[in-house]
Amino acid sequence: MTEQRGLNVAVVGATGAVGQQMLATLENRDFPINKLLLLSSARSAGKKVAFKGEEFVVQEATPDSFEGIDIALFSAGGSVSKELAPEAVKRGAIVVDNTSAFRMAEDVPLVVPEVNEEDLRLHKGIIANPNCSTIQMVAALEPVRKAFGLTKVVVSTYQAVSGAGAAAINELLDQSQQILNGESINPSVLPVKAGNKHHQIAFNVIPQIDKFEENGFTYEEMKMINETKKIMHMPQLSVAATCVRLPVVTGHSESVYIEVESNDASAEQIKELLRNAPGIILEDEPENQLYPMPANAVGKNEVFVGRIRKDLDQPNGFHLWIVSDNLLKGAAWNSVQIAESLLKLGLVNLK
Ligand code: NAP
Ligand code: 12T
Repeated sequence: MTEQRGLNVAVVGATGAVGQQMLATLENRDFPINKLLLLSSARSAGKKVAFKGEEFVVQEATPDSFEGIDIALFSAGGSVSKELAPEAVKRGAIVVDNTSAFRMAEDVPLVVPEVNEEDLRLHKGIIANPNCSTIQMVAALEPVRKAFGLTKVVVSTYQAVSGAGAAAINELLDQSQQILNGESINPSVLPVKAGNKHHQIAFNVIPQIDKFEENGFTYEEMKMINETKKIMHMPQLSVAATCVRLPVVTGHSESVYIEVESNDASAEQIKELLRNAPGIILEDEPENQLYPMPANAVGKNEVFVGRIRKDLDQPNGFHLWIVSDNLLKGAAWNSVQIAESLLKLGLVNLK
């Protein structure tokens, strides 16, 4: 019997909220793997993790970990990527990086395969996975842009705590329990891990994700603004964002207002486009109270779109409601999809 041909794959941050979904996705997609290397900080080194019924021992990530690796999937934070991604590339690996460390660098493709897969051909070793909120929005807007042009996007997000990692999930669950028990709470993670002030997230809504910039927007909002223009190749596109954290464990939702170039587009036409678009599921039947919700999107790779309406005052204006699993299309699935695209385009070859 011949061995199945595959790639040597490293998952950096394998014990984290995203890393765990990376492993689940590699397993579900039956991604062709020769050797799998699970990396974390020294804290989790030695921990055992199951993959396809086999036990793997997590190792501390160091520059030499990447010797012989073909593809390295990074989701261990920006500082880890800044330090180790160039080391992995130096050793011949292609890096798919989930952090914001390299997303806006000119020689780094920022890719959502349904939108700009061809940009992968320009890579010089590092490929960036966009921000979770950006990915699901551009995946849904691209078919509309292709058909009708796009001039303006105004988005408000309703983001789940799992975007901020395992510690934030625990904070929401523990805090909810404490409040229900009538106990006092001690917020210590949200809205930002490194911030000097933390707020209650259980039974609350926090209009801050990541730090503030001088201009009054948060980094999360600026990521959505800048990344959308880069992925869609539209530096001139007008984009504004307000990013908000909700007490939801997984699944980001977005209320999106867009203006298209054409004055003749209809909501029906936009629904038809999205019904047939790759990676999109249209859930838009107001008469049956059918619309996307995070609880239904959890565990699914697709982006769900509904509540599509034409604006009442602006003939080229439309409203959409976009929901997806932030750990899958927003992170792990988009990264593995990029790896599948690299294989498809012949940019990496099975051994
Ligand atoms: P998490 O649950 O806190 O997990 C962090 C992971 O990184 C753990 O595996 C941790 O290992 C590892 N790690 C921490 N410091 C390390 C070090 N010095 N060297 C090697 N590994 C280290 O966080 P998460 O939610 O999975 O997110 C991880 C990162 O992915 C985030 O910081 C963010 O940059 C990125 N992310 C991107 C998106 C997106 O929008 N596409 C969404 C979510 C997250 P230990 O077990 O040893 O601590
Ligand atoms: N602060 O990868 O907190 O840019 O939800 C993703 C998610 C940054 C990122 C979050 C964040 C990123 C969050």
